[in-house]
Amino acid sequence: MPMKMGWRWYGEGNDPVTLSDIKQIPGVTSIVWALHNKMPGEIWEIDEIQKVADQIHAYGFDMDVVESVNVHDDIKIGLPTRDKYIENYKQCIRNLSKFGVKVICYNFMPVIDWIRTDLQHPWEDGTSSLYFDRIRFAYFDLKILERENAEADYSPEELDKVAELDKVITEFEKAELVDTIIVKTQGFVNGNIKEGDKEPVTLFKRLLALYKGIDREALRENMRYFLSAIMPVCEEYGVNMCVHPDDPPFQVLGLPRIVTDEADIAWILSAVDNPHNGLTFCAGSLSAGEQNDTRELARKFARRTHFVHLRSTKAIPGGNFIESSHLEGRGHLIDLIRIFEKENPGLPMRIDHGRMMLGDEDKGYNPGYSFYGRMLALAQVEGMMTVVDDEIKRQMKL
Ligand code: DNO
Repeated sequence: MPMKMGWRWYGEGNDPVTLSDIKQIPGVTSIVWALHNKMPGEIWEIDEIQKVADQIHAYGFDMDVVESVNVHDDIKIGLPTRDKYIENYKQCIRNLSKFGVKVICYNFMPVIDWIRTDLQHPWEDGTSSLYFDRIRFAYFDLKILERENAEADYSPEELDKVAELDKVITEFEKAELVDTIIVKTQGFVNGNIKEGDKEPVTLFKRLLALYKGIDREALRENMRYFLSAIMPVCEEYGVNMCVHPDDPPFQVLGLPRIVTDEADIAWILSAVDNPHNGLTFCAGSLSAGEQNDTRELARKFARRTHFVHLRSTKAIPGGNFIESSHLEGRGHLIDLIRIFEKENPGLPMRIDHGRMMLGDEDKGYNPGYSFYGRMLALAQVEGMMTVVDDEIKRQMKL
């Protein structure tokens, strides 16, 4: 059974790509959705879900996969108020299950979701893609946030490069860096900071301070507490939780990140050893970590994977990475499709991110979620899926 093709849609008013646009993409049967106006910790009410369900169903799509129901910081920090937010989370699961939702993607990244330093890194052919530059990120950390003891997280060479950058970077570039790292990439995925928020850097520093004293162990225990508490509801309502890997999969800004590699994933799956506690296999996030081999991870965790993001990255010496073509890079997408089709056939997938091309850049798409670029990637991946399907059929005949 081939993978089920989904397309991420941000909802009416939040996404220049409309459902009728998506309807024209061959093979897409499922909308990966969320109530993007909801803050972490809020209950998604039946009438609110119904409204979006009606829109999605009107085009004949299903809505099995939600990305994301975000986890409130009090749960991640382990504050006494977490129980109230966990109760709300359980209610979300119950309410979503009434609409046929079977998979909930979420993440457990403190303060900041995915991180990039450049949203339009130019390619020679005139297209562009997302990019992470370690020195620019270090600049943000050291010179803009001025985080205490941040120097300790960088090598002397890196600190030198940051000092060099400081001599030439313009005020405009600094503002753009802030906007990219903590505003533009965050707001549209229900992040802590939205476009229009005043003084995002001050706001961000306040959020960072909330995590003082929360190390890897504490964050892990808080994740275990959260997952253990919601599992009975997931069992009763037949909903699978699947954590999204940290993007990028390494420590940042002195914050613990606990979904970065094989050992982390193995810990999460065994700490709460329940089939409803699973993984979103984001090939893009995982491949951005040089420690990770996506094929090995897929082989290990296919059975506990509930949702797949197909995307690839190329690591660049010095800790930078670029979102590569879906045909290239460290994602090895065709092999992943082979592994998932063998070990756990029919998983829902979506194309993750795409280049900006052919005027995508003028349309105001959410960063990473271009139309033509994602269409191209989907066509490439659909080709891979067809090849794999053919291989399986041939093998069955032998
Ligand atoms: C970015 C996305 C992430 C992802 C969340 C899942 O493009 O991959 O924002 O949806 O981390 O909770």
